[in-house]
Parts: sequence; structure tokens; C-alpha cells
Amino acid sequence: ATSPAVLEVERKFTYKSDVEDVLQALGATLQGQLLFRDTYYDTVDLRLTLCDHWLRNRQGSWELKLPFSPHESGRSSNPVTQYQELTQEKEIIAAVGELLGCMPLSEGMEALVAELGLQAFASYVTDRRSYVMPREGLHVDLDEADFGFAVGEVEKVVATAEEVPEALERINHFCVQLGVTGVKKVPGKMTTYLLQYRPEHYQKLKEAHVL
Ligand code: V4E
Repeated sequence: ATSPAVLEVERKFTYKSDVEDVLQALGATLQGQLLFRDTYYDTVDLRLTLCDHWLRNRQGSWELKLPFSPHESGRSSNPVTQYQELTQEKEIIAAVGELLGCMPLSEGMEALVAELGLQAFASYVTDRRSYVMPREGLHVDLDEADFGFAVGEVEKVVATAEEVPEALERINHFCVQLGVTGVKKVPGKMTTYLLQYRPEHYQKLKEAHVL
């Protein structure tokens, strides 16, 4: 059976040292703090990320982020991005197979990695403090990556495309309250990582208008 869709509508923001006071004043509550490593994989010729597909292993679990609204996510300067997130290995394998136009090859992720020759191109640890805005159904993450980069992210998870406009509205309203101005997209951890450590990969994604 297919699991219900997880559609992530999110906006990244830069924050100052008083952000947690501001969040608490707005009614956000601290949910917890988590340390996790993400390792991202692609084919040697970068066919996944060039199509805005992000396959990662987070602390032993596989996840695939892919656009569900290709015109909105990634390909514009819109600060709000929309991605679908798959966490079931069967669904991840099917989506990768569909994108790369190959037969649904393998049974498990390890076999898929071997068959496609997937290689790790980025790996970093995130120290994340998670807040929730219960009434708005918003999640706010304050991330510090181990390569010296911090970014905030406000996110709403919805199940259908029809719920996206309201999610967008809530996110943008919240950003105004938070004092996040500007309509430009803020670079995330991956963009910053690639720019620092994988400049050729970064350049290719720029040219393909993925970043
Ligand atoms: C690079 C990228 C993706 C992979 C990383 O996604 P991100 O939201 O940074 O991950 P993280 O650690 O916050 O995961 P969470 O726990 O929230 O799931 S997904 C989409 N992109 C593309 C992308 C883009 N097109 N433009 C910008 C500015 N950033 C990223």
C-alpha cells in the first residue's frame, strides 16, 4: 500500500541570536534538540540532483525529497519551496527507477546503491533545535551544521496539493511576525555545502536552475 503523501512546504530564514526569545514570545514551544548526520547520494553523472531529487541517508534511514510542483520549487527565486518526501524504501526505489528510466531493479536500498553506482557527494551533521507553533501547525527548526553554517526553516506538512495555498499563507504570515523580511530565497545547508566543498557540482546545478 502507498503511504499518504507527505508534502513539505517550507521557507528558510537567517536568524539572530535572540531568535528563540522571539519564537517563544510568538507562542512557539521547544519540542527538542537533535543531532543527526545526513549523507546524500547521486549517480556519478549527477542525474538525481540535476532533476532536483535529493536522496539521503539520515542516521540509517533513507529519504528522498523530490519536487511535487516543479514550477514552484527550486526553479525560481520564490523563497518558499515545496517538496514531496518519501521514506518508504519501496517508494524511493520506484521513484528513482522512474526518474532514471530503468527497471525497478532491486529489492533494497543497498542493492540500488550498488546497481546504480550511487556515490556520496555530501555528508554533514546538523544540530537542530525544533519548535512548534501548535495552533498554526507550523514547525520551526533552527539548524547548525558542522561546517559552520546556521539556517532557520519554517515548515508545514500537508497531504494534498489543495492545502498548499493555506500553508503558504501561514508560513508567510509567520515570517512577517518573526521579522523575516525580503522575498529572496536564503541559501540552505546543501547550497552552502556544495558551494564550499563541491563547486563543480554546485555550478552544474546552477546552470540547470536547480539551485
Ligand atoms: C538542496 C535541496 C534539498 C536537500 C536538503 O534539503 P534541506 O531542506 O536543506 O534539508 P534539511 O536538512 O533541512 O531537511 P529536513 O529535515 O527539513 O527534511 S531539498 C531541496 N533542495 C533544493 C534547494 C533549492 N532548490 N534552493 C535552495 C535555496 N535550497 C535548496
